[in-house]
Amino acid sequence: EGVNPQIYVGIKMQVLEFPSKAQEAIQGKLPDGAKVFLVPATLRAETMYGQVACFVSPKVTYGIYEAAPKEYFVMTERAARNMSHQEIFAEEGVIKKTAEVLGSDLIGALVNAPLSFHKDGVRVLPMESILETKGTGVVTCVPSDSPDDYATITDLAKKADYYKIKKEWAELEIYPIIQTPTSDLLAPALVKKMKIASPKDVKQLKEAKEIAYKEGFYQGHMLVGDFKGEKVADAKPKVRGQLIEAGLAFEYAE
Ligand code: A2H
Repeated sequence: EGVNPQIYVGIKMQVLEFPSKAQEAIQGKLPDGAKVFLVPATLRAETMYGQVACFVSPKVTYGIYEAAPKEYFVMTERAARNMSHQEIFAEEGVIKKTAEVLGSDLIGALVNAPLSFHKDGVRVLPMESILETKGTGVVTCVPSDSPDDYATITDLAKKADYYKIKKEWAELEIYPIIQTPTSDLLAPALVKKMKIASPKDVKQLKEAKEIAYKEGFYQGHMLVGDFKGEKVADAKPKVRGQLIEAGLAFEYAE
């Protein structure tokens, strides 16, 4: 954690269907009518149209925290502690953990992805490179604009059996969201150009991530959504504002 706080947007991805192991972990612990959300932390709210999955670390134990009456967030303990001091939960400084669930037991859950073209929901999938010490430990997958996400989802589709997932969970269509001088699918273009073969190519991915982030922000235009045609730099706060206004996201610092 650096000196300057990073402002993240927490996206509320409501769970539509739990896999049986996660269902067992929460059985009897939540009130009737409770809504449960996976809450990825993102710096790129304007790309949410392109969500195709939601990543968790299979090795991390997540908590299920009460955020408001009948509203629960799935994330790391560290994120809950952080949010408890930022007026995100009902009571300042109070953390109400109601259950725990292993990341690997969440794989295959169906979650709603706000703004995404995949309206019927997307699947929770494993991402080995998730750090428990950053954000919420949950990452929403936007392969059009994130080289890490593209490398991971491609690998998952290729090795579906090894990862014990259904191939079709990782093979949703990737729509162009942002146009830059290089491409309308910047992340896949960079992964190809830099010959990145898998999520294990950490060094090249770091470089690709920096190029994608800068080029998207300074030279990108929106191809979709209410701010279609606008510069990414202008659209970014507007999309974020819409999501927050609709109760589908919130800001927090770390
Ligand atoms: B970003 P920074 Cl389209 N472990 O969201 C690994 N990565 C994590 C994480 C964790 N615990 N928590 C968040 N992240 C990712 C969208 C996106 C992101 C796009 C393009 C680039 C990008 C969709 N995934 O990030 O180290 C999240 O992915 C590249 C900077 O705090 C989050 O934003 O700067 C970003 O890393 C936060 O990274």
